[in-house]
Amino acid sequence: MEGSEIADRLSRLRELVSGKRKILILTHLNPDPDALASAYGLRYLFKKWGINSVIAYEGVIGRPENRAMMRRLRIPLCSVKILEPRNFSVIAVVDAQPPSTNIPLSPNLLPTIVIDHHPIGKKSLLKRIPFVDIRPGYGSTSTIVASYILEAGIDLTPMVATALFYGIKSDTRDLGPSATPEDLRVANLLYPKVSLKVLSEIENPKLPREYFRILKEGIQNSVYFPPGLLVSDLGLLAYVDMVSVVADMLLRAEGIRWVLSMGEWKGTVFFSIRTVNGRRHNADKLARRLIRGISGGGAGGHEAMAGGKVELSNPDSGPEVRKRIKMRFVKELGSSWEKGIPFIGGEDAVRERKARVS
Ligand SMILES: [Mn+2]
Repeated sequence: MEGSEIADRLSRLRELVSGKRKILILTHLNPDPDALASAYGLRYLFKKWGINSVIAYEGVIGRPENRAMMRRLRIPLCSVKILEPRNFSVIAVVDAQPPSTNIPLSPNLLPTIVIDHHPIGKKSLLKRIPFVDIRPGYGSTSTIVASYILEAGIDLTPMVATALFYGIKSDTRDLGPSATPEDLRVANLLYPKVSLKVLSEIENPKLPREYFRILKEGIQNSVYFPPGLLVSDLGLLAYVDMVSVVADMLLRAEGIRWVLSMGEWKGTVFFSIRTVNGRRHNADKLARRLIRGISGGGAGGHEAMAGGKVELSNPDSGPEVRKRIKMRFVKELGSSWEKGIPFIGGEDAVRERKARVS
């Protein structure tokens, strides 16, 4: 994007918030590092313009890295439940866009500002929002927010630079193939200001024992479907972020191109999709197909990583809904349910079966 275009957007943004006393910045549910960093960066930008704002979220911040990020960077967050969004004169949504069940906002309340990098959904709805900056090609929302701060010529503190850098890094799998030239350019500009010590503490936090228990289960439960698919159902979860932790971990297995992991948490089924093959089949589109026609479902994401959830109307229907999603995943990617073998020890199982037959 041209510098002049960013300057133009920046002055429109400033106009919208100038003189406003009650500004709410909302992340999506269960915010990830990109959502947290872009909210934090936006708050910093507003503050430098002399405007105060509040960051709010709903759900949990369970992943130890994300908790370390909150703690080390002192990101001021409050629960949206103790606020009345209606009372704010400006609502900004980062890393998500309406309409989405992933935004903790009543559907009849439209935000004033939307900054996001997910595929553009409903254009007619977005037209009614005064400031929309959605760049679906970008690897992260942090890239967009950082580009505002850089364009405005505002000095970055190490904490804000570290947050935004980590936001970009975590949404592009360590500045890997899903990072665009713009993500890399902005990350490079942030880098000299990043506190590498703090970044390392965020990326390598101490992990609770429960983490290893769930990880063990996630690996043990995973089922392999040729060619190159893994499905891991964690069942009932103690904390929801493990779904994505397990998905990220399993994608690193040799020969694996697609991973689906899932679990149930507080009456909702959550799932994560990861792929190294996002250009041919798209993880975002696949996630949407998996929940099609299932009531209470919502999904979205990017080429290489996506996720979704199904709010269960009947709490006992969890296993059935999970099975439906798993079977669809396997079928959509050209395999069949009957071909599933345990990922760990599966070769032994096949060998034994063969031995018994012969
Ligand atoms: Mn993001």
